This record gives sequence, C-alpha cells and structure tokens, in this order.
Amino acid sequence: MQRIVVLAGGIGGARFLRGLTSAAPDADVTVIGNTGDDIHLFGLKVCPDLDTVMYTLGGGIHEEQGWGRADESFAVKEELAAYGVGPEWFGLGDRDFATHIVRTQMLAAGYPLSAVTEALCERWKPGVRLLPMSDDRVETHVMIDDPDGTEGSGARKAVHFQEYWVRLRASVPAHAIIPVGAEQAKPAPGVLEAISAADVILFPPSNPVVSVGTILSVPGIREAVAAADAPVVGLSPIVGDAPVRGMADKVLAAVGVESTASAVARHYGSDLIDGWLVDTVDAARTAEVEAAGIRCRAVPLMMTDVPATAAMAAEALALAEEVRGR
Ligand code: FO1
Repeated sequence: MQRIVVLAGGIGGARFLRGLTSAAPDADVTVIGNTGDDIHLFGLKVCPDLDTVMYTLGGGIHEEQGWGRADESFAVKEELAAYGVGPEWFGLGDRDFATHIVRTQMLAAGYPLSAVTEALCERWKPGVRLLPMSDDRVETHVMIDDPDGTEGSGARKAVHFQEYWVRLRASVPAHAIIPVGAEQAKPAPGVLEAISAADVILFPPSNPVVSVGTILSVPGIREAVAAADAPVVGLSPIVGDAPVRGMADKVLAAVGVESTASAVARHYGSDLIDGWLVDTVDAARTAEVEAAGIRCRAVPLMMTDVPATAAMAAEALALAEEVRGR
C-alpha cells in the first residue's frame, strides 16, 4: 500500500485531501496538521486546521464557508455576547463548540493533543490518519504596526494569527510571522516516523508561510522531510500571481517572497521539494522553477470540485514517480 504523507493547513489542505483520497482510495494517508492557528477562547482550545480537515473528510464541513460545521446555529455565541463576552469577531457555532468542549476536557484530563485528535476522529472517520504537528503549544503571531503607538514612532505589536486573519482580514501589513513556542516544540508521536516511512510526501496548495511553513518550523520536521527517501511534491497555492483563496500574498510579503507560483517553489527550495505543480496560466514560470533544480509541470490547479481536485492529486503523484530517486 502506498504511504502518502501530507503537510496540511486548513481549507486548501482539506479540499486537496478530499481529492487525494478520491484519486488514491487505497493509499495509507497520514496528514500532519498545522496547529499554529490554534486559539484559546472562552477557556476552550480551538484547533481550526485540524477541525477543518476532520470535518471536510468526515462530511461535516460547511461547504461554502470551508470552515466550521454544516447546519450550524450560534445560540451560545449570542448568549455570550449578551453577557458582553467576546471576541465577537470569531464565529464559533453551537455544533463546533461541542468539539472544543470535548477536546478541552480530554486535554485537562491529561491526554496529549494527538490522542485527543485520534479520539475526535473516531466519530468523523476522515479516512486518513490525522496527526497534529506537535502536542506542544505553538501559536502563530503576526507583527503589525501598533495603531495605538504615537505616529511615526514605528511602534509595533504582535497579534494572534486569528486576530490578524479574521478580525483585521489581513488588511494591514504583516512585518513578521512568529511561530511562538516552535523552537521548544517536539513533533507529535508518529510524525517523524510517518515522514521517514513515506513513499510520497505532498505539500498541498496550503499557505506556504502560516500553514506548511509553521509545520516545518517544528524542529526535526523540516530535517526529516529533507532527508526522506520519498519524493516531495508541492502544488502552488498561487495562480496567476494571486492566492487562489485566502490572503497568502500578505504573509508571503512578510517573509520577503513574491506572490508568484515560482517564487513559492524557490522559497521551499530544492533542498526540500523535488517537484512542483503550477497552474496552466503560469506555464511560462515552469522554466524559473526548473532553473532552481525543481522539476515543474503546468496543470489545472483550481479545486472547483472533487473530480478536478482528484485530477490535481493524480498529477502530483505522477510527478512524484517522475522525480523518484533523483
Ligand atoms: N474564519 C473566518 O473568516 N471567520 C471566522 O469567524 C472563523 C471562525 C472559525 C471557527 C472555527 C474554525 O475551525 C475556523 C474558523 N475560521 C474562521 C477559519 C480560520 O480562521 C482560518 O481560515 C484558518 O485558521 C486558516 O487556516
């Protein structure tokens, strides 16, 4: 059985995985999920990217939104607001709350996040093994100009990733992205083992900075991917010089990377990836990627539905075969 490891963020990663499991139904897929977006709210631990993967593959996702539960209601949020308890800018629904309550209860009882995730997946049966990148707390913070600082003082402050992404809609410049706690974090049990035993490693069209980049910032994970025998193939989240969805361009700018399909491939570099897929509209960029020592193909990369996404996943697996043993 083919062992595939995928480093996934939220919506882009989850949708790609749905295509992958359709293209390779017999594969043994391990997903290493980003937990840098995790946030503590109302005393509860919320893991947006793990939940997005779990709900999407388990059939519980709000399809149009891409995050949160289908058929959701917001009675708890409204009741909290009536007490003046926020944040009002983060939409936690009633059904979703149950997940966070179970998770928080299990964590408080001493289970590590990896065991809690496994337990939650027993309900959702996502058809993949979902591992958090780490059981340790890592929280992505974004450095922005401090709106309360005196003008011209250059004062800056760090905000939680969700505050930057959801409350501010990435509308202000990000000066730096800091995965707080990453240096001390250890990969969760099974992560390094899955990477070294993989036949193929895939980077879906997830955010290269705050999703895949955060996973790679956990000491040992980048090294394991670079040292793996398996071919590593990525799919560009940038199509026609703009993110397919989300605001990846804002955080790419923070790390000094242009929003082009080829710049993202070079950002990962040939030490890490062997192959890279760009969309057909970016076919002219394949030469730039190949000049960086990364095999590159131009194929349709719009995840419009499951068959189109399965075709992308099949192209990624085909490219992996092509570069195997390079
Ligand atoms: N995204 C939003 O744009 N607005 C929200 O209110 C929001 C709430 C939310 C609650 C649970 C969850 O699992 C995800 C949620 N997201 C929301 C998505 C999330 O902020 C990001 O898209 C991811 O963290 C990026 O991968």
